[in-house]
Amino acid sequence: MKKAILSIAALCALLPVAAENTDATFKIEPEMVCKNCVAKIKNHLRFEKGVKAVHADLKDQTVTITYDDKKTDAETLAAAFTQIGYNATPTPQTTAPTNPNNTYQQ
Ligand SMILES: [Cu+2]
Repeated sequence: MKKAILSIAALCALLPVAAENTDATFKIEPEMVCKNCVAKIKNHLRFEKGVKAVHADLKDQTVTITYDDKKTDAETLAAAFTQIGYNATPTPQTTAPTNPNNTYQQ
């Protein structure tokens, strides 16, 4: 039993690598002030191509998107925010650049 739990944990640890998921964190303007703002963003972004997960943080005014970097990139995701009236700026928390010549990390 213990062995089975351990192998499941090992599988979970390996999955994100196999799926080539990348996280991008965006600073959002104007401010998200309530749950409706968050819902609006989540509902719009989660249907963007390649998006796996959307996490909005009201306190930090950031949205972190987990996506398949073979299907989309941080710039495309930032553009999707403008369709619902938000400006999204990638932050240094973005773990991977969209391409080697365009890095968000200083
Ligand atoms: Cu609101």
